[in-house]
Order: sequence, then structure tokens, then C-alpha cells
Amino acid sequence: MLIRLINTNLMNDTPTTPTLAPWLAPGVLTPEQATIGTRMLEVDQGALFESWEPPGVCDEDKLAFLDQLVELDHTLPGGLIGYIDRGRVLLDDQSQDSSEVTGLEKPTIVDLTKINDRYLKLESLGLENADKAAFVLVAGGVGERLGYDGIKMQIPFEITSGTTYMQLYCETILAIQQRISSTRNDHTFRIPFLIMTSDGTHERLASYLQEHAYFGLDPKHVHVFEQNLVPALKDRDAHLATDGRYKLLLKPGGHGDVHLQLHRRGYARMLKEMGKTHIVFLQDTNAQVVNLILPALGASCRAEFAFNFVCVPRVPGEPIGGVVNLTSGGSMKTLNIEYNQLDAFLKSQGLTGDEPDDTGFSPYPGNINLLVVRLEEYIQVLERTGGAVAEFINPKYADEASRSFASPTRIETLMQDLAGSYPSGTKIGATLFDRDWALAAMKNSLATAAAKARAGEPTYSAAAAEAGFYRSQRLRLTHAGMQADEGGVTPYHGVPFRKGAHVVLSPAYALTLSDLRDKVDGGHLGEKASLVVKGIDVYLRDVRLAGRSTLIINACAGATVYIEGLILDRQGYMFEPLTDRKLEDAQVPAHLKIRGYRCVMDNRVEYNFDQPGDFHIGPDGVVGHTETDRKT
Ligand code: UGB
Repeated sequence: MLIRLINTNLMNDTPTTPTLAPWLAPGVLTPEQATIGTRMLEVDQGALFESWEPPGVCDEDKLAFLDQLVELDHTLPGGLIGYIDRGRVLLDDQSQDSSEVTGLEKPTIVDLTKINDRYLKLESLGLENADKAAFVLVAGGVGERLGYDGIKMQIPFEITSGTTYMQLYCETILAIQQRISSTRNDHTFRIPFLIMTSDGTHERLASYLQEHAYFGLDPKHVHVFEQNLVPALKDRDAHLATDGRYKLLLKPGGHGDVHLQLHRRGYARMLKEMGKTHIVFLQDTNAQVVNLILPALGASCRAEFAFNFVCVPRVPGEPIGGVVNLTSGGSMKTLNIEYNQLDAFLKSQGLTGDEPDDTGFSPYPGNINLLVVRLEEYIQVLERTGGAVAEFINPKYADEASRSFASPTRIETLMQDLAGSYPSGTKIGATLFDRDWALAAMKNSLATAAAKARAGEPTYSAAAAEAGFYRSQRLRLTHAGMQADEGGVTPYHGVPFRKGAHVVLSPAYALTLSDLRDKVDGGHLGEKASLVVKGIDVYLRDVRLAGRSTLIINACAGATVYIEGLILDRQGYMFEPLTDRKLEDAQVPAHLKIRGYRCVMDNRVEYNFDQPGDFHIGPDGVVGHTETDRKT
């Protein structure tokens, strides 16, 4: 249509600006609608209008379409034309230009893979500085890989007590907040929690939080906002894709949008005005991050990192980025190289690719995208860049000549790539944790996870996420002085589940390892036992659970409970595989289907303390009142 318009103009020998006149009478357009329409025609986007009806037909739809363009022109960095131009450039040159790289090394690493005095000191330094921290969660992902029909934040990552990701993150922030409040004796103290959603998650996540009263957080300090959707591109010439005749096709542009949102919506400045010094960025489905937040914050403060990548030793080929120090054009930067580019990038440097070194892991630490960012430099970067992050494009081609796309693509950004916008010389580093302690992210469906297991790769399955959580909780108890047994590995529908005592300690109970050392003394959990403790002041003295014994303690704030010498050896919770029929059964909840097993919840021993007071449970299991001298 654009060509036709230009030809008509040439024939009349009166060169004029292309207009939308073939589809809309000029009088119906606002100046903004007319301008954006004309500009689209000028930049070879005339195909957008080709299928439109003549003036007078569907005019309202056409105007709504133009409004959509106007809005995008306002929200996209560089406007809509800037977006299209960048799309063309990215599609023209997709090969990462690595020709100028003159140095590639490991980043500066704070090694916290061992839990020792240094670890405990950094954890406590993190707690001391947590009053100046805010949390940002990126929760816009719709979990296509997981095959879960719902929002990921609502998935119970463990089914012994049924804690969901959202609940865990809120309760962790609440536990930190309550600790600071009580230390300062200031019950007005609040920690801001900002959550970025997307079109696909916003409503369900916002209602989930409301239905659960924000899991105890103050709603005034929980800010839920939607990320931008960006236009989809349908071919190598960056023509915009439509969804039907009168609607542009939009897609989420990746988690990198979080920086633009924090900048444009004024949240970053708001945090500065509140006296905050650090932001902790979280992803949606790695429950282990609750082990890492305080020590990573402590490490950031001690090492004076402006940007801290929390990392684990990386298994080559696994889907987590590698953090490197990269020297190019005479300056060095610490960056994440994303997993889908790392192998090619390393080969382009004359190296063997994404291979292990003699430790068995990749030489470059694996980024788990828990980022601890100092606000001062962050705001400077936002102000300089406007919140824009390095962009990339990753189309899937439908033909060998790489001309047509299998489906429309879009420009994407990753939140960790903001590190590349910091000036060279900024202190950026990595804090390395043990894998079992730090990473058990839930990403893959049962079928994909089984295929990964067959290939000997980490499964990123719901089963691994659950087993990994129990494992890290067992490690907590072991450090505190209780023995918690490991078990063998059982496959459920081809996905390995690492057995061992099922342990769930609420964030308020076990906020730091030092806390737990004060609360737990001796005792033993057999590999099939289950222990759930939710409360603050629960003291376990030589508690022993044998067989499948299942002990559940819920204690409200103000209830102090001493359990001393309790021994259970009986039936209790048991995990069992779902049959193939159950996997197809519409009545079986989706969070069980993605794991391939369920928990049969029989024969638990449960104590609920919903009134403040001092309580004691002795070897006979009977609840009594604590003698005052036992508390000292
Ligand atoms: N997300 C959004 O908020 N908006 C979006 O548009 C897309 C996602 P994925 P992936 O786990 O350790 C990341 O899809 O590909 C949220 C890092 O890039 O789980 O696995 C989404 O809700 C990689 O370097 O990301 O890769 C989720 O919370 C490595 O760190 C988050 O963004 C890897 O995660 C990540 O989305 C990891």
C-alpha cells in the first residue's frame, strides 16, 4: 500500500506526505493519531493498514489501533520508530561482535560456598543493613516451559506444608521487617516490596495477594506494577505484527523492563528518599534465595559492590548465565553472558566452548539472578540511560535462508544486563554459594525434566525444586546441631527426587543460621521423617523423629514453646507417585501433575499454639506450661 501511495504521488507529480486518507476521513483523527499514522507509512509500515476497510467502516477500531501506536510511542525508549529501527539493526546483525574482546577472566568472587565464621559474620552484617534494603521481584513470566496453568508465584514449592513461592517471599521480608522492628522497638518500620507483573500474570497475582492479606505485609508498602508489552516483529525487515486487522500484536519484552519501570514510575527515587541503600532483585521460582539474601547483602556491603551477582558453580550447558570480566576497547566490565550465547561466545575467543575446567564446573560462576544493587550508582545509571537495558533479538526462523520467522519475535532485555551500563571501574562482583544451598529453581515440565534427567543434565523440575528445598533446610538443621538424614534418589515419572527428611522451617523461625543455633539443640530426623516449624520462639531440645513420624508445630507471635526429649516413631506423611491415570485426571491439582507425585498426609502429630504464653512439651508429648527458669 505504501508503494501504491508513493506511485500515486509520483503520477500526480505533486509529492505529498503519505496519509491515512484511503482508510479514514482526515477529520476524524486527532493530531497525534494522524502523526503516528503518517510516520508509520514513512517508515515502511504501510502493511499495517493494507487490510483495512474504506473510510466509515470500523472507524472506531481503526482509531483504537492508532491510539495503541501513540501509547507505544510514549512508553518505548526512543519511541515506536526508535524501536523499529533498533529491531532492524538487531535483525541485520545477530552475531555477537566479539572481535574487540581483548581479555576474558573470572569476575571478582566472594566465596561463601562454605558455612563458617566468615559466612555467619556476613549474614549478620546483611541483617544489620537490611533496614536499608528494598526488594524487587520480577514475576512477569508465564511459565510456558513449566506447563503450569496458573501463575508460578502461586505454586506450592513444597507439599509437606504447602508453602507457595509468593508466601515464602512475603514471609521472608516480613520476618526481616519484624526483626528490625523489634530490635529498634519501632513497630512502624516497613520494608518496601515491589513486584513487576505482566499482562499474563497481573490480575491473578494481585488478587492472590489480596486474598491472602499480603501474607502479613503492609499493602501500602507492596507495589505491584505491570511491565510494558512491546510490539512483535513479523519478519527480517522489522514489520510490525498484528493480532487481527485492528490490533497490534504485543509481547512481554523480558525482565530487563524492570529497570525502565523503576525509573519511569519513580520507584527508584522513592526508595532513595526513604533512605534505602540497596535493592535486592528476586526471580520467581527459586525458594533457596531465602538462604542467600542476608549473606549476599552482607557481602555487598563488605566488598562495597555496586552490583553483586549471586552465583553458584555452573554446570556447563545449564540454562543459567555465566559471569565474566570482559575487556574490550581498553576497558573492563563484569557482565553476564547468557546461557544461549556462552558456548558460541567462548568459541569465538578461541576457547573450547562451554566446557568444564578441572573443578568439573564451568570456569565462570553461574548467575542465578539474585542481584544486590547499591542504590546510589543504580540511580545514576538509570538517569543516564533512562532505564534502557542492552537489547537483543532471538527469532526462530521458519526457513533455511533465515528470512521468515516461525512466529513473530520481539526485542528483549534481561535485568542482569544492566551491569553493562555501569561505567568501567565500578565495583561489580559475584558472591558464590554452594549449589545445594542456593539453587533449586522450578522451570521445566515433567516431560522436559525427564528428558533432561536422561541426558544427565540438571532437571530444573518441580521435584528437584522441592527436594532441593528440603535438602537446604536439612543443612540448616545440621548446622544448628540436629542430625537430619539424607536418603537415596527415587525417580517419579523419570524425574529424580532426592530423598531425605522433609523439613520446613518458616522464615520467621530460622531467619539466620545463628538464630537456629539458639533454637535447636541436638536431636535427630530419620530420612523419612517430616518436621514443620512455623513460629518464632520454638525451641527443639533433643527431639527425635524416626520412621515416617511427622511433627508439625505452629506457634503464634508471643507463644514460646520448648519441646524437650520428644521421641516419635510412628507412621506419618508419605510421598507416592501419581499413576498415569491420575496425571490425566482433571481433578488432580496442576501443582501435583508438574511433579508426578503427591503426599499422603496421614498420622501427623500437630501442636497449634494460637495464644501467647509459655509452653512446654516433654518426652510424653503432653503440653504443659514452662517453668520460668527453663527459659534462661
Ligand atoms: N520475567 C518477567 O518478569 N518478565 C518477562 O517478560 C520474562 C520473565 P525466566 P531464564 O534462573 O538462574 C534467567 O524465563 O531464561 C521474570 C536469567 O536470564 O525464568 O530461565 C520471570 O517471571 C539467567 O541468566 O529466565 O533465565 C522470572 O522471575 C539465569 O539467571 C524471571 O524473569 C536464570 O534465569 C526469569 O525468567 C536462572
